[in-house]
Amino acid sequence: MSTAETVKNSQYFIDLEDQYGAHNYHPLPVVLDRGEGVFVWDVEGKKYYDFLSAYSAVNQGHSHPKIVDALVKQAQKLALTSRAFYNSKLGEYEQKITSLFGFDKVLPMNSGAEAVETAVKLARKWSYEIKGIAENSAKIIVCENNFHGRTTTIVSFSNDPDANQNYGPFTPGFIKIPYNDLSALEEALKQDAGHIAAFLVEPIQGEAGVYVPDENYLKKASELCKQYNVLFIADEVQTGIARTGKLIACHHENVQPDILILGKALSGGMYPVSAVLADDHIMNVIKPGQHGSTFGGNPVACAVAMAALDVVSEERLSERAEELGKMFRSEIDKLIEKTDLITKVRGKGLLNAILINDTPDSSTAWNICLKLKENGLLAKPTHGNIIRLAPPLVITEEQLMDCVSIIEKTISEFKR
Ligand code: IF1
Repeated sequence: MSTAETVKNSQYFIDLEDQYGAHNYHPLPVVLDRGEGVFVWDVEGKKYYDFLSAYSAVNQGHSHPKIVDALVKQAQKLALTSRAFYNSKLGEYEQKITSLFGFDKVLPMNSGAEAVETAVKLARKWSYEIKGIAENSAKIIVCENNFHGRTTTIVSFSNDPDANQNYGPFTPGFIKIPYNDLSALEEALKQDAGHIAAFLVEPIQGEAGVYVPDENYLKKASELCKQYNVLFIADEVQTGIARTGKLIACHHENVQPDILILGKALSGGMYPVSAVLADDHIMNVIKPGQHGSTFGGNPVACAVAMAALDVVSEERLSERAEELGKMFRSEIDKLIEKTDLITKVRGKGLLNAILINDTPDSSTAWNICLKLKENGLLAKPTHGNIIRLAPPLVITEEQLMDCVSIIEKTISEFKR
């Protein structure tokens, strides 16, 4: 294929999106057409390692045959019933996911944001009906620089102007404290324990630049919550399902949240599937007609999620993420000694980021990602000159070392 055609093909699709789609994204200029395992191919047939994994949704790798099979078979049989009727997949899925994560019950939704909304509603309802907080006065503690989704309520407690500017008026009832700050949490709890329903937290802040809290932060935060009769809600939409080297990141500190939020990789990226898990004394406050979703718990979602969870255990994805993550960070540490372009690598399991040595508003990280793309690896910069590196967990050691070489070559050849 000639270069002229090559440019035209990608450009054709880019132009279409540009003309007919809302401009709510600024994608890297690559048009993907096919995926398999750790690889994706663009419309010109160029092959790349995927180091974003659709923001950790594709932990099981692109188009995993077992998950595709579950999707196709179920779609051919029965796709959607609504929850007005029972279906022959939901119960078995509910049994599987609750026993795997150790909760009495699950409430199925679709997107991550919907699951966060569900958790917020559940915590509020629990706080009025069980804890006994006065009507309409419940508060939820959240962290600065959080990312929990895009609904009006969720952006109400964001402090990213891109996420919430001119989207007000905002939902009240949220208190913001610094992340990774136990004394701020204790202070907030002490000041108003009688009105606080829950503490909502990401075990690692993804969007903030893969910010890993101090050891035992989650453990101590969950203990403080218990002490003040406040629900500890873990948003593991991004960190969950083996990404950080454990089934959920809370397990690194032996924490069992009161409410667990899952999404993304719950379906291996095949289909929007999210879930909220809790024990009966919490979940049972929601009664028939008080919450729901047309698509939540549909047979295709259930079949896909069961297959996706099977892949996680059959292919030992947590263990792989743990081992390969350590290897990856130690390789990047060696690179850091040889360059002044990267100052740090941080993360857990295969959720990692490299910090680029430049001002937060410079375009260096973006330009490095363009070069990585040329060299066959796709990654995306996040806030403040940070590049998130999160390949599918099915990556082999050999492939990972190949990726380290690509990163090394790109960094050593890079000119600002
Ligand atoms: C986008 C970020 C990642 C999440 C956590 C809930 C949700 C997300 C911890 C909502 C979603 C996304 C959404 C995606 C980009 C991506 C992201 F950079 F924006 F922060 F992964 F790091 N809780 N994260 O990370 O889930 O409703 O999207 O299914 O483009 O907005 P959703």
